[in-house]
Amino acid sequence: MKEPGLLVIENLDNHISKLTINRPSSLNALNTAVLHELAEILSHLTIKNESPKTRTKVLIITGAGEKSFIAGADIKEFETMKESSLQEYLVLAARVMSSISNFPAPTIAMVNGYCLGGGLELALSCDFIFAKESASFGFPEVELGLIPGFGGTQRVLSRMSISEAKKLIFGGHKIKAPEASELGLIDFLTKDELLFEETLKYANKLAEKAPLSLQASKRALQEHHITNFERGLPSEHREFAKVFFTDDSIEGRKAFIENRKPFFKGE
Ligand code: DAK
Repeated sequence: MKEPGLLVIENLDNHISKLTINRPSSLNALNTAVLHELAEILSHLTIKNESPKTRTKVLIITGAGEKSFIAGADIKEFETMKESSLQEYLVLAARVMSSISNFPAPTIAMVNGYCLGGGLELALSCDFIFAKESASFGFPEVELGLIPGFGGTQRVLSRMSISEAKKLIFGGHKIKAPEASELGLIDFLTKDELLFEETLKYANKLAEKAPLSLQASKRALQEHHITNFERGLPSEHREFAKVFFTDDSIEGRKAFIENRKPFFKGE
């Protein structure tokens, strides 16, 4: 059953849409219900793109509250997941990430706090990442006996070198927005209190341009990555499925729920 209000969509001036993931008590973690709603709304906005009257010229994606953009996939939900629902989750998440990266108009992740795991992967599916100075980024999957599974191992490489990506993914640690900016992981850094204003200013600049030109440029630019991405993504999914039911991964999730350090045996 769908929880109401998991997503908030606002139509701002100049055909700019703002989509807010609204689960602040779970730091906007992505559960199946949120992913379903995201898939639905993205498909709806993509259809509306056909007409200049209903078109979204720029899509801003953010998280509710001051603390978190998205703190990753919902780890607690995984506790109840069987192999068949894991497969369903994987397909759904892949659909959402590709709907964002192939969204016809420019997309901006407006990062207002923790941007971790699946949340960082969602941000990487956007064309631009704006972040407030105090935001933090990371791939904590290794702490859970997992690997990034929303295309992050592939998309991160369009923003940073493979050695920097390895440091981030193998390390499982968080980095602050200024360091993420130096590494090229994000595009724009703003003072905390100016995040929305600066993002909107940029969105408005984009919205003044010829929308069909932006859309055509985006399609052409995206094409460049397709060969590597199409080869890499199935490999990421295979590797994810291999680790998900290992003892270490079960221990990692259990440790998170019990608020303790995991003990990995390598099995
Ligand atoms: N899932 C579920 N609940 C979460 C959560 C998450 N990812 N992150 C935070 N919460 C919940 C906390 O449990 C807590 O709930 P209550 O105890 O209040 O009920 C509430 O949000 C507030 O969090 P904290 O009390 O922990 O807040 P702190 O300020 O102390 O810490 C934190 C903030 C962000 C450092 C901490 O919450 C944290 O470490 N969160 C987990 C970050 C994380 O490990 N995220 C998951 C990464 S793995 C898949 C593909 C990909 C993935 C999964 C599946 N398939 C293809 C199937 C990706 C996985 C990931 O994203």
